Amino acid sequence: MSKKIIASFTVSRLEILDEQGRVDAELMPDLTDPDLVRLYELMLLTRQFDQRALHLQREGRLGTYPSVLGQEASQVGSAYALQKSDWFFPAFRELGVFVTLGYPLAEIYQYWNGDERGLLCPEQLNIFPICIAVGTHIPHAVGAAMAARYRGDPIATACYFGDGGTSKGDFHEGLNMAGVFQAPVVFIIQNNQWAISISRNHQTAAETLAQKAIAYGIPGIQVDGNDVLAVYQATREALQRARSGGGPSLIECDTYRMADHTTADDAARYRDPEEVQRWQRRDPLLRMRRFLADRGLWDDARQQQLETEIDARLDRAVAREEATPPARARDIFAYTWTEMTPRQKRQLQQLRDLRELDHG
Ligand SMILES: Cc1ncc(C[n+]2csc(CCOP(=O)(O)OP(=O)(O)O)c2C)c(N)n1
Repeated sequence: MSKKIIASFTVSRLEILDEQGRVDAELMPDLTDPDLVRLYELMLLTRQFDQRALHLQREGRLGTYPSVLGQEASQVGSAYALQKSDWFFPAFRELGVFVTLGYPLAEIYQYWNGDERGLLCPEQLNIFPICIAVGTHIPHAVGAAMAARYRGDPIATACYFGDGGTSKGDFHEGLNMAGVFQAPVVFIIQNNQWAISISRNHQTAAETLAQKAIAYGIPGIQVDGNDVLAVYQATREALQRARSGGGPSLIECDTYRMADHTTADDAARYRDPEEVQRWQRRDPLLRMRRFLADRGLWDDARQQQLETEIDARLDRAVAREEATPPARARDIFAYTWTEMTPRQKRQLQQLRDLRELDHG
């Protein structure tokens, strides 16, 4: 009889760019100066889009909206590593990925204004529909990755979800399946510390979310999610591994949701304001701006000019969205089945009768 250690594990955390804007030169990803500027520009576009969405919602011009304030580096950094042929499986708080992949801005507003036509993904983009039901897209992403593998397509799927998503059965089933079948999928956890009012410590007793990969035999890493360079580097490595037959990976982006859960929430009721202030000092945009300024790639004039350009672009996107004629009510019955069920036919007739009453 004996008792001995038969396995032991470690969990790594990657940090490249600190709060003062200093970088670890040895860990720096292979990015050109224009790439570095582009990463910052995309984060600023995401932030301004987000702020505009909040204003529009308050004016009654947008539906319930989930802000991404504070998560720009996690989203832009990871998305910047994706190739055109890869697939993106979003949850509902992935604005920065949509922006980075070049999704039309008007359509993003359209979707959050309650018009599903905003999800009609342009042909050249490989984006699965936004998933509001927490975690249910995780098995879909694994399935798509397995399909790519069977077909011999050298692509990866990137599946995004929050810390709350890691408590769902779908997460565990997805990771297990991906590990066993070596599916080319990268799981990207947006650990923003809160799942509505459930804090990270109440979500799991595990020390990190990254270590959840270990149980499924796949590599896992935690990255400073407010460090766009670290997120980019970790995602790039994981995607390359997936595309070249190396199987799945999990990345925990350690970040923070600085705003309310959605415009229907009031985080002040369950969250200490000091916690928010602490994370404001770790703002992902501030540190990248400091870094770029030190390298002579950014200054106040460029900042001012870009903010103005983005504002004008957002004006155009909102105008285009608001000029779009509303969807037809009968479209609720289209696109689901090849043929409507008897009940759907009855409901459609009821809708027509109601409309006649309205006009009578
Ligand atoms: C299956 C399911 N259960 C509950 C909800 C309600 N709900 C919406 S968001 C949310 C919390 C999600 O937290 P997390 O996964 O951490 O993502 P975050 O909102 O922090 O981005 C919950 C429980 C839902 N949308 N789907």
